[in-house]
Amino acid sequence: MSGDPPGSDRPGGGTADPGAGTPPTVRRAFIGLGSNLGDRLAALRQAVAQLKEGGDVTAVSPLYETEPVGGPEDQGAFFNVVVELATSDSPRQLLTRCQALEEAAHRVRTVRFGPRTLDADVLLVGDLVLDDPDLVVPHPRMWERRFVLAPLADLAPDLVPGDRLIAAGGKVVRTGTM
Ligand code: GSY
Repeated sequence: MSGDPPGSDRPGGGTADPGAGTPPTVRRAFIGLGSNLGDRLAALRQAVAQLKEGGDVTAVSPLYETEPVGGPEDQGAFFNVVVELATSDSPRQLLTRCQALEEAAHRVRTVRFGPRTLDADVLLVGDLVLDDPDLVVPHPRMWERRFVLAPLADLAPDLVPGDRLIAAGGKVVRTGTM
């Protein structure tokens, strides 16, 4: 007599695991990347290449040169892109990936909102909503930022209402592809 519930006999006699065989939920997620220090394009390219190692990147937006939003007045223009993933990663796993990208770019945190070699933000993870002290999803400021909404709208026009794109702040210029 095994301790398993009735009907749980499995060929091979494996241990009971109610989750076994359940496919992971794959969500459409978006990560925002920005750089305004050093070789901005190289930093974004390295970050995209590193993300692709996860095997779940499905699209990369066009490249935008963008006016800084917030932070010191004299900081230089950013390059920004948004990366789309079809991923089973949780928001926290995506945050860990973003932190690894920033570490690889040798980002040093000095001035708040100041120049940075790489900023990587979790923007959206399907329709998940999270409000942890260190991670809020959807990203709490994304709807005010044209440097996020313009590349996001290129990838997912269904997710960015036109009036929100118009209302968002900061000049952006599409400068090509990655
Ligand atoms: O939150 C991302 C970092 N960041 C940016 C950025 O990536 N682009 C622009 N244009 N302005 C920004 N201000 C901050 S903070």
